[in-house]
Amino acid sequence: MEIKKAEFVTSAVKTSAYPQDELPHIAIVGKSNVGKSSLINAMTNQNKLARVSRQPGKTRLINFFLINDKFYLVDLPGYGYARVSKAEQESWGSMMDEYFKLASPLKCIILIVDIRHKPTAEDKQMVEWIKYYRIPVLVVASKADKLGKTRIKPQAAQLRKQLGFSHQVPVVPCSVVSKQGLLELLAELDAYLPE
Ligand SMILES: Nc1nc2c(ncn2[C@@H]2O[C@H](COP(=O)(O)OP(=O)(O)O)[C@@H](O)[C@H]2O)c(=O)[nH]1
Ligand SMILES: [Mg+2]
Repeated sequence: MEIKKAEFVTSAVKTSAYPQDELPHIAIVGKSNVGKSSLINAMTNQNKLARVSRQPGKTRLINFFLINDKFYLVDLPGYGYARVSKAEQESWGSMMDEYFKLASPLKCIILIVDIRHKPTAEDKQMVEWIKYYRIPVLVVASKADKLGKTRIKPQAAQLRKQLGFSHQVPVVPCSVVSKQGLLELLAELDAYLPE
């Protein structure tokens, strides 16, 4: 797939504020600061489409980006930010649950983990959630530029294992700095979208 057109459509918390058409969704989820917004910008080749934040934990809404007038790329709010209250964690949980229950438009979840780090308990919880809802998943190992070239492949395989995924689940090392993996990721996404 080549992304020719990408536009921000809306931010939402409740289902009633989601885009109301029948277009498919591909959602991006991961720890706060792992590189979700940066990846959206790099995939779409637009510097400022999604807001990249130096302050983790800032995104509290579900952001919908319409790609090629064909599907939504959905930026889900990050998890694992230490300084949020219990009440905020709970509202995050119910927002995510409401989103996952949509089921039918959601064709694939891109789970992003930092290639340098062991998955956290929250990453593993997210995996359980994805499995529970039987959502097709693809892993992006972000910030691959931070790792020596020879360590990238073995580390990606290690992450798949640590997350408890089978070999059917693609793990794509990516970097928005070196641009590695971006074309591969876009090619992988074709498999989840209708012709
Ligand atoms: N070196 C490097 N830094 C990255 C990469 N992707 C994101 N970052 C940095 O990580 C920080 C968090 O990125 P952001 O996209 O806001 O993460 P989000 O909270 O998951 O949306 C920012 O300082 C980015 O510049 C990458 O591929 N390589
Ligand atoms: Mg973000």
